[in-house]
Amino acid sequence: MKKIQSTCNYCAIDCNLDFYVEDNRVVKVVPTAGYPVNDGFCCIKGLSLDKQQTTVKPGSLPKIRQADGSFRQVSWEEGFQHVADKLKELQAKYGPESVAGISTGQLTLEEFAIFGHVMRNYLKTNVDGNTRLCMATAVVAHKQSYGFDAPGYTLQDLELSDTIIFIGSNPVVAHPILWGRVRNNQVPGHKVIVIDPRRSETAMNADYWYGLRWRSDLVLLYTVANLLIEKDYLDHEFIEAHTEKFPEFREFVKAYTLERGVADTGLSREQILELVELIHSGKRVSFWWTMGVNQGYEAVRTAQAIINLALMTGNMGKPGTGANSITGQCNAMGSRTYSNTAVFFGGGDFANPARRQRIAGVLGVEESMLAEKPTKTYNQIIEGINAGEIKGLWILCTNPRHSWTNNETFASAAKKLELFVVQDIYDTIESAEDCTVFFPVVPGLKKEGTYINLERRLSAMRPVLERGENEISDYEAILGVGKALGMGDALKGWETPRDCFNLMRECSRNMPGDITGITWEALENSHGIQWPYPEGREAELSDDQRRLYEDGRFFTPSGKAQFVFEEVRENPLPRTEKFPYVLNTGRGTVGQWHTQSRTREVRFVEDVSVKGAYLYMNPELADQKGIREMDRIRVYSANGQNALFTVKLTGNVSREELFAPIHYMECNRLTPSVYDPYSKEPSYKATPVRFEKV
Ligand SMILES: Nc1nc2c(c(=O)[nH]1)N[C@H]1C(S)=C(S)[C@@H](COP(=O)(O)OP(=O)(O)OC[C@H]3O[C@@H](n4cnc5c(=O)[nH]c(N)nc54)[C@H](O)[C@@H]3O)O[C@H]1N2
Ligand SMILES: Nc1nc2c(c(=O)[nH]1)N[C@H]1C(S)=C(S)[C@@H](COP(=O)(O)OP(=O)(O)OC[C@H]3O[C@@H](n4cnc5c(=O)[nH]c(N)nc54)[C@H](O)[C@@H]3O)O[C@H]1N2
Ligand code: SF4
Ligand SMILES: [Mo]
Repeated sequence: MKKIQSTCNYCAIDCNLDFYVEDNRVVKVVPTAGYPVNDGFCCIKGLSLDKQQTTVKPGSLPKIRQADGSFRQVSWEEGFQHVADKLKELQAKYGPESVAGISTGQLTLEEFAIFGHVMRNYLKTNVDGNTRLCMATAVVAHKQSYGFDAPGYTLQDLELSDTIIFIGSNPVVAHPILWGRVRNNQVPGHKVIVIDPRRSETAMNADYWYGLRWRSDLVLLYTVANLLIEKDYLDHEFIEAHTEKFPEFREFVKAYTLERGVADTGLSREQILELVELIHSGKRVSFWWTMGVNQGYEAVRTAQAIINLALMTGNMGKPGTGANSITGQCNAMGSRTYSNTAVFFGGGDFANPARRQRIAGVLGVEESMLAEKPTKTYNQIIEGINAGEIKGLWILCTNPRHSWTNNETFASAAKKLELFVVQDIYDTIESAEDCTVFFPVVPGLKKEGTYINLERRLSAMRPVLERGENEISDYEAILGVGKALGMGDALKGWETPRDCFNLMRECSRNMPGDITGITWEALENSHGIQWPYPEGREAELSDDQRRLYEDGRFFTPSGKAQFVFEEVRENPLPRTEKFPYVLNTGRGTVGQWHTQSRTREVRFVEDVSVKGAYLYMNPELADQKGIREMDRIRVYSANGQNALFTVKLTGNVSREELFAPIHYMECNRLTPSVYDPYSKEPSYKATPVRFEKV
């Protein structure tokens, strides 16, 4: 029996697991003991990674749609050539930006990188990722406040903090191993606080729950800031030495009085004052936020309002502190740093000549080959297809027909495309329905590469199972198309994921996320390694748990963190008499993953999961409307669509709220085309709706 240590490729915790293999079959999955992230534990999804062995039917080959609508199976070489020719044909006919790509936070770092190199650099097209639906807000917030997209914490901070505040975050369901770290906290008298309009599973397990009104976080956070200032609960030394624009911020928040906070959030005076005292009395206060913050119409400013609280109270860079954004997908952090959207691997500005020269030098290409401007965003790509400007699309490792906001707009887009390549491990996903080409690739168990988790830790994915005939990885599929495009020398040094990793290392040199000290071999059977890890400093950085900003220096030109703030916005899609309820959306159960393509295959998850779309309703509201548990209702959204749901009753949602798990396609049939102005992340969590019993 062989033992292979690899990384779970569901959520951003990146647990490591030991796979025991016999005759090319996994016989046992054991969470890796001693691994600093998950030390011998993991959740049901990781434990059942081996249950996905039917994903790629042995010998699966690409399929190309024929004129009569049927598919023809072709060899991989023919598939690559078809896609390459079609991409070039569309570009010649309609212009370079008439083709686009949508990537993901669930591939390896090397796969993003090569996709970016082929699509953004060589073809000069637009490529965005599903990370736009997820982490884009945190990225913009970090860049503006810290000067680089660098979450500073390490997971151990959850164990060292005496005041842990979750904002729009439900780790009991979404990040169980992270919640496990909270449970490991031994600090006497430590407190867990949850800010969430819904009494989530995490709220139920917390010491304090603040059930504020939806989308009123920004007012709450500014009110709390104002009260902290009024009471002089500040770390003046930290503010003076390490931040900028505090005097302006102090003036700005004066308008956010306690009265206004009470009126806008629906919380009581006592609750808001209690929260202020909790923050003040903590010696090590940590703030943690996830999609309840990131997915809103003023999300970037909300994330920055959390950062402001940490800065003004000096809760930054010290053990157990921080304004900490929790990442969603297994390699969302990798997709950000080694971005296929920006293609300035390791970060940096398109317009910076020195950075251009450096990247071109490492990649061995002319500077003119590098992408010249930021990519069009996800919403612009879908709008571009619907407007007839974009004719070709290549998506990989994401299922937008289901997950995209207002998802009927994706359905209509898919039908307009002349080339629609879907690259996935299942040809049964909703997005593949209208594809013109399907590339079947192998799942994580059969490939190799690098992942970066939410605390900046790189870890290795290594092949657990051997591949059969015709089975290829995402990396090889992208490389195949690149070669068929005639990229020639522009692909020198990109031959294997390992070669690519070495290019990425070199690109990262002297950047904030420098990984030049990490080798492909060193990641194998390791504890993972957090960035930064520059060559030459390995000995001094060998600690298993490292945080950023301990020296109070940030990545801005002045080295100081910025207070960033702005007046709250008017809700672009408020509740009305016609649509008097709010549809909140999010993760339903620990076992279900997003669009369910993968977790549907896991018997013991599927057996206990609700089969069709459902939502939660408050029993009092149900009573008033004559609705009982398991009744069916039709929900009408302000976006013009409607869908059927089964009702489950719970007092954990308020009388004005419905909560729908995202694992059913009906959910995003109802969400709107509303975005944060800076991050362009969809406002997924507060759609005005009405409903009737059917
Ligand atoms: N089992 C499982 N785990 C997952 C995933 C999965 O699909 N299944 N997906 C992974 C991914 S990619 C991600 S991004 C993470 C997401 O992880 P989370 O963000 O923790 O999960 P969500 O359920 O999307 O949303 C969190 C909370 O935001 C709250 N919320 C809604 N509106 C507001 C508001 O206005 N203010 C505040 N303060 N809160 C609000 C919701 O009620 C919800 O409880 O989970 C990851 N983990
Ligand atoms: N209403 C609402 N909508 C949301 C959210 C919300 O909170 N509310 N959350 C948003 C967030 S945070 C996210 S991250 C998105 C997620 O949305 P998606 O990315 O669309 O969801 P997944 O189901 O994870 O899709 C991943 C796809 O990759 C495939 N796959 C798995 N492994 C591999 C592989 O190795 N290679 C390839 N090529 N394919 C593979 C799977 O079969 C699946 O089809 O959903 C967003 N949508
Ligand atoms: S899904 Fe997340 S918490 Fe569960 S095993 Fe995988 S990495 Fe760990
Ligand atoms: Mo996500």
